[in-house]
Amino acid sequence: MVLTERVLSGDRLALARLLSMLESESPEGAEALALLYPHTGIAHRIGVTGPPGSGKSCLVSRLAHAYRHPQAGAGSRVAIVAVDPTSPYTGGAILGDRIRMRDLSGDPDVFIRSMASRGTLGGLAATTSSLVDALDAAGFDPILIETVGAGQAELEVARMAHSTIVVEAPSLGDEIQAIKAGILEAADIVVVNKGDLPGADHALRALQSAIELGLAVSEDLPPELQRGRKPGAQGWQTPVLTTVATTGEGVERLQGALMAHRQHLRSSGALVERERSRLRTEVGALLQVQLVERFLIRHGNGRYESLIEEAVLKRKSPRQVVRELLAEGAG
Ligand SMILES: Nc1nc2c(ncn2[C@@H]2O[C@H](COP(=O)(O)OP(=O)(O)O)[C@@H](O)[C@H]2O)c(=O)[nH]1
Ligand SMILES: [Mg+2]
Repeated sequence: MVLTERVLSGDRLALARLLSMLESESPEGAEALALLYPHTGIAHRIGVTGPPGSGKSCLVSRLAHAYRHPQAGAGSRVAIVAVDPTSPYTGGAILGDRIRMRDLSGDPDVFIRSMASRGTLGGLAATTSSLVDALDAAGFDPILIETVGAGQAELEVARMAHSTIVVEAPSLGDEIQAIKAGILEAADIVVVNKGDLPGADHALRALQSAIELGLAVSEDLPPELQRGRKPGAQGWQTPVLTTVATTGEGVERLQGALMAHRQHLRSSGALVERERSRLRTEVGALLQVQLVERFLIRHGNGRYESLIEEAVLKRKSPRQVVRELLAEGAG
């Protein structure tokens, strides 16, 4: 049986192989994904972001467990993708004090994958996207994507999800990391984890006001300034929930909020809008990479670098450089 058929039939080994191929950006991987692509579009893609140490990995494990073992009905097949390289998921086993989550590993209907390396060619978001597409085609739903909420790349990954959870933990000072990092606009659901620690109430209130303020502000902003805002954010009241990931407290409510958000995206038509915007970004990023690569193959690195040098010496502006590159690339 060929690889794609094996993936579709639920073969975990084949899936793992495909994910490695996609991660290393091999042409065979891209070819396989093209065949699988029509089978995607089922899974609920859930992004989980926030500062390191806020409890994302714990919370993701809890959520996965909740989806696997619902109070009523059959459990879902759950996939976890950890884009955060420090996250303690290693091929299904979870390290350290997360022993209680061991029942996730060894469950054939849970697939856990850590991204071994940051994508090179297509960028982090595009590589993650390919992995998630493969998991989607393989029948996992939901797919939980954990990232660090530190930079632009993570915002891009968040934008890739249908529903984004921003996780915050109470801090000693007044500072709320998620607000400082400017990732709050990307949130569909905000979670104050470590609700058992002092300062949780303060964090909850601070985040609630930030959300209200953020909403009031971004309605008036031009789209390009609404950095993290995603299509369909209107008409959804971003809930701020408290959880204790170590005990599982509040996780059911979080799951409820996720399902409500999925429903909102479906009924408002925002799901299609988000998909379109995500694909536009992804295609644009891939195209950019390919164009640069094509130029380098055709004209060599020397010409490229010498034009950059012209810009360094202020003889040409970056825009002029691009114009020349494009003119030469077309020849
Ligand atoms: N007190 C308390 N500690 C927690 C809670 N959730 C996670 N932790 C601890 O916080 C640390 C970081 O958790 P982790 O999930 O790795 O955070 P991540 O870096 O955001 O993925 C671990 O030692 C957890 O045991 C919580 O709700 N309460
Ligand atoms: Mg983590």
